[in-house]
Amino acid sequence: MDKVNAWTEWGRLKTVMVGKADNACFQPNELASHGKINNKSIAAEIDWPIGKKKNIFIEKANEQLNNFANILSNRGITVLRPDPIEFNQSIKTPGWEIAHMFCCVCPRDVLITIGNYIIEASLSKRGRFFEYLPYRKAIYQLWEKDSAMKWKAAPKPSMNDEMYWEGYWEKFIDFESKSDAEKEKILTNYLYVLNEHEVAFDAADITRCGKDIFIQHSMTANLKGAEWLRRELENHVRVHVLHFPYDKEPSHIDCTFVPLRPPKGNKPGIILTNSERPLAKNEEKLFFDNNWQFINAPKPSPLNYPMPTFCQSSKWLSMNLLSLDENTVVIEENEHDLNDLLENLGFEVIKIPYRYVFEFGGSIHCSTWDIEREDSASDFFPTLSRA
Ligand code: ABU
Repeated sequence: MDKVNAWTEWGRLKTVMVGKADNACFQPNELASHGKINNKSIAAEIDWPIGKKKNIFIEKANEQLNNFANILSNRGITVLRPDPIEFNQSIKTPGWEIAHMFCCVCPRDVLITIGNYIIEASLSKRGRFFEYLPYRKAIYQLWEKDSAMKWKAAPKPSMNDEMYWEGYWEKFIDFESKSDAEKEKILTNYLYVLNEHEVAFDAADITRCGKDIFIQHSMTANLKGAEWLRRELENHVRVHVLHFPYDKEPSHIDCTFVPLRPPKGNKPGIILTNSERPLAKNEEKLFFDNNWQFINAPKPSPLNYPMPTFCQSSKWLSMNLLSLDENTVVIEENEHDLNDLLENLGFEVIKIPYRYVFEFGGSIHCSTWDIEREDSASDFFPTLSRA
């Protein structure tokens, strides 16, 4: 590792954190999170589980995480790992108490590198209040090694009841019986369980394209969070908010809108998009004016869907890939159609088994945090500079 530096999703990867499943618990039910059991045959008979996950599942997830970490190391990439805490303990603040925490499989949600800045996000789920702790030792080591590194932690939200709109959970009742106009109105009111009382965002709601970063307004990132980033990062990057109105539970942009490579000469840049979650029409122009092309990811593989019983992510984990450089990507081994699409686009595709990781919060991109890439603050949206 030479320095903290990552401006894009595709610069050549040099240093990365890969999560660990040790001590993982089920994500606790709380105002911002209502666990859903995917297996219909048992869903009516059991409640959402509490406490630690079974060791056998922790071990299987760790096998897949370790295998991924080894593949990256063997390619000369420095791999850091977190220091798991005991997640199976209750935590209490002046405003609330919860029976246990979650896990440290997904550093992507907690941390983002933007240029030479490491930013700790302000997550909004109570079970994740202390999830920055497993990464602090690594962050201190990076900070001590690289005197140019800047370190910012977003304001820690209270996570008190006022931060959440409980009506969200009823928002889509009878949705299908409504007229198209009513549906459109509900989808574009962008009211989520996380409201605007306090700054909050998961780092995984952000994607980077050099001088410009994009944050989706979601269940886990509010407009105050985007505004905090805009003010803190002024003179560093331009911050843009994106909306994906047809995603009823938007959370984390990396299963929806995934930049793969930048425009070069006449050749357009490529963003992998999600056919069920198109970008709001009025937000497309910036991309098209700057020679970016949207290519829809293929349908998720039937080998991975239905999702594992306790997985809380959508089937679109299929497109949750990690770029090692602008010609090399890592995808889940069952996603054959995605493999073919990417190979046709000229990518080298590395396939790894990862299904056991899904129930721990995500897939390949989620379980990583890229700390160093070979890239710079290039301007891939020159129409903005001209304006
Ligand atoms: N952690 C990524 C989840 C995104 C999705 O469920 O689509």
